[in-house]
Amino acid sequence: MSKNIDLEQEGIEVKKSACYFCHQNCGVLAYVKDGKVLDIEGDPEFPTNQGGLCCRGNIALDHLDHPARINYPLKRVGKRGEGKWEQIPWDQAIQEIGVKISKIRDEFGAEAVATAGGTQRTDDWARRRFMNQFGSPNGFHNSHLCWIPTFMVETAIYGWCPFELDMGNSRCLVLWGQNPGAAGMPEMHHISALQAKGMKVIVIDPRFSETAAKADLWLPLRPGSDLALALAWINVIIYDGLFDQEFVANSCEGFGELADHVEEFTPEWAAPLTWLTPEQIREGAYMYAMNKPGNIQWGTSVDQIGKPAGSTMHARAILRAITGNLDVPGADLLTGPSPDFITDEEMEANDQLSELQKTKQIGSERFKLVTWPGYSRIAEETRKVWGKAPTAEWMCEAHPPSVFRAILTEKPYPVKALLVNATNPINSYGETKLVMEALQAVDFMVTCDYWMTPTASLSDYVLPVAGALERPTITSTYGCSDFLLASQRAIQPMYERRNDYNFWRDLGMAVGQKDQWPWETVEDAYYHRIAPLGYDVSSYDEFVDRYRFHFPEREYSKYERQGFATPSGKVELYSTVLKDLGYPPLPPYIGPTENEVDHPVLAKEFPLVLTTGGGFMPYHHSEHFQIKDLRFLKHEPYMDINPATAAELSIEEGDWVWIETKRGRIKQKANLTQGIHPRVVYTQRGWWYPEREINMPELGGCLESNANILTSSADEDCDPYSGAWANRGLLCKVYKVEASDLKGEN
Ligand SMILES: Nc1nc2c(c(=O)[nH]1)N[C@H]1C(S)=C(S)[C@@H](COP(=O)(O)OP(=O)(O)OC[C@H]3O[C@@H](n4cnc5c(=O)[nH]c(N)nc54)[C@H](O)[C@@H]3O)O[C@H]1N2
Ligand SMILES: Nc1nc2c(c(=O)[nH]1)N[C@H]1C(S)=C(S)[C@@H](COP(=O)(O)OP(=O)(O)OC[C@H]3O[C@@H](n4cnc5c(=O)[nH]c(N)nc54)[C@H](O)[C@@H]3O)O[C@H]1N2
Ligand code: SF4
Ligand SMILES: [Mo]
Repeated sequence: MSKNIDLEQEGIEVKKSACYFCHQNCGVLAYVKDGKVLDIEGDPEFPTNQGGLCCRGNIALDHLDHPARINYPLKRVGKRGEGKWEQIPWDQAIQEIGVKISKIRDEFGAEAVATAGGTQRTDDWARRRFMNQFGSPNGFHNSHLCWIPTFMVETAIYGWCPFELDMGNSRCLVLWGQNPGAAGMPEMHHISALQAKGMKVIVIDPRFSETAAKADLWLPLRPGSDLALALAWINVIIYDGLFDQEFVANSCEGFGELADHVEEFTPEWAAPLTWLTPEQIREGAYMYAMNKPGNIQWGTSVDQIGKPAGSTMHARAILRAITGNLDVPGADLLTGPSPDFITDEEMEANDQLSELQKTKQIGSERFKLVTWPGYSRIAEETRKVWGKAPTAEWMCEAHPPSVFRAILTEKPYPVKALLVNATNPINSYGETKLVMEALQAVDFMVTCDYWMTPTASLSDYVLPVAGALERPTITSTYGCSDFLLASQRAIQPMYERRNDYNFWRDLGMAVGQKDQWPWETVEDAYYHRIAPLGYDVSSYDEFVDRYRFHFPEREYSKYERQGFATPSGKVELYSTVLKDLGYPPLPPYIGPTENEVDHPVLAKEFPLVLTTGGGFMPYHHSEHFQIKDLRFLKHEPYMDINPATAAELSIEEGDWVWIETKRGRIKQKANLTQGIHPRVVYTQRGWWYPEREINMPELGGCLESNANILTSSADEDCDPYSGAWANRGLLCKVYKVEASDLKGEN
């Protein structure tokens, strides 16, 4: 907005909003007149973006009133996926959905109704509150791929997950499978500034990513081999005497057992498994252990390597502990949940779900960490020390691939309804063919989204939701941080869009939860949540206007006062919680989900190693492909391949190629780059083509270039601890698309 305008005189209000197009949740100022947003800009007072917005944030007004947005509730009138819809009033939609799911509950039990979510976008505690009272334990997200297993493994080992880094005081930052250069740009900005002040940066990434390009040390490991590297680092740090003797002696349990356990995991052992040299491995271990204090920043890669994921998380947690890089200035901080405001977990009404229903949670008998067995065990410990439990909506979920299979097989029991909210499973969950079959087979499906996505188009009802400018938001890291960032709605929802909160509340009221939703608006609910903070405000909106943030005072080394939230009160390198749940108490070596050593026959047919995903600009997963100004920046999907490998396969820059695993094949264009190992290929994720026909069978071209056709969610490929499935470190082959298969594309 031009600085020369007198806002007051022009009747323009400035609203403190936020961008919700990625998890940086940058602060936004929205200039509003007569209920319309005239302009937006980055909020200069916001701690993370400090006034900046990326290209996605900058198109918020396009997104707000894009012609392809869904603005009215739609009810299917034709065959599923045929694209015949009737526009109906919200109240009718809610009433009909309520009747349908109540009928399913009467006939098959509440557990026959499941909900699917994606990455954190909205008030998911409200979904949980609805499900708990409805009686179903089968809410899930694909957050199995995104930090949740990490959170639970780390909380088992040292009583909370150190997701807040004290980077300003750090001397070494390890970016383990993380690429803020494309996936978290405000963070990258801070990293570059700190590097200039002397902080060392280690990037562990098979690709020469935007961030690897800036690193002091880049470790280009074989995708999925992170565990071998982590074990070898532990070996070096212990056997070369680089560990923090005082912290280990005073605060850790099981160091002797750990030392014995890792004796064989030398850099020489790890080198052929990781495709790094022993020298590279040692250099990394020394750089991290000798430049203290240091951080290991979470990256989503380890959550996505399938079989070895849980063990790798355990090994990574051990690295922090034995170097003493826990909860001290400059290290990874154990902040715990907020003692002050009402957390997501406290809004979820978890005590309303009966013990019997908890036992029915799908997948909980096999994958115990992120389901009721592990969650209850871990929550019991965190309550003793922190007084509170982690958010159950994220940390205690049904196992998504098992729910999809239950829809198809009726085992362990029938699942008849799926309420999809803030996710596009066809693109973002593993093994698209399984997901597609399940979505086509489920008796009843409702989707709440901004757009007619491939998933929405298969639904019985599609409901229009309000976006970030049309609703208030509280950001607090999957409901687990001790601080909050608050924003207000710039305008009331346009057309007949509604908040996700109101969807769950209204549906709850329609199925008999009348007394359980005292907060009519989401602002009322937020005001209730912040009330214990004691600010002198009479509404949530006033809180945002006057304060906007709540940051508690930082206290280091809290463990000296209260111990760690584990059974022994110490860091349990040898984890009794994992052991009680039936998992190894020390991290065993497990090879990449598919690899040349354990699967030689498969490797013969599929000789290359695949990694999928990695956030790339300008998209966020399967979002924003409709927005012309963004699509213009990356019009077509690209995969990275080394020029030497491409030459062997007669592939040239820009050729369309097939990438194939034993589960299927997709088409992307070849980007020839030296920044990737000759035996590795990397595909972009999220791709579909909203400009094409969205109805069956085309479904927006969602089967053509979608990386998840290649990934695996077979039980045996999942992480045994959490059930996280495998997107990275799989075997594949690549070959050129024949001209006859191109159908006029270029
Ligand atoms: N192969 C592979 N697969 C991956 C990954 C990978 O690296 N490789 N990454 C994984 C990761 S880290 C994640 S987090 C997941 C993400 O998975 P998803 O969260 O499912 O991501 P999207 O595909 O973008 O789907 C989000 C949908 O929600 C809608 N939406 C956005 N905001 C809101 C809102 O506030 N309310 C409602 N109701 N709808 C909203 C969007 O329009 C979009 O259609 O994907 C995972 N899938
Ligand atoms: N532009 C953009 N930004 C995003 C998102 C987006 O979709 N687009 N998504 C958001 C979400 S939900 C998340 S979770 C974050 C994720 O952001 P990050 O945690 O940074 O994770 P990714 O970008 O998925 O992957 C990071 C790097 O891991 C590398 N990698 C691939 N396989 C392996 C492996 O086996 N081991 C190791 N060590 N590295 C590997 C990839 O080459 C990639 O450069 O990004 C967020 N930001
Ligand atoms: S999309 Fe861009 S502007 Fe929006 S929150 Fe993410 S980094 Fe910030
Ligand atoms: Mo994510």
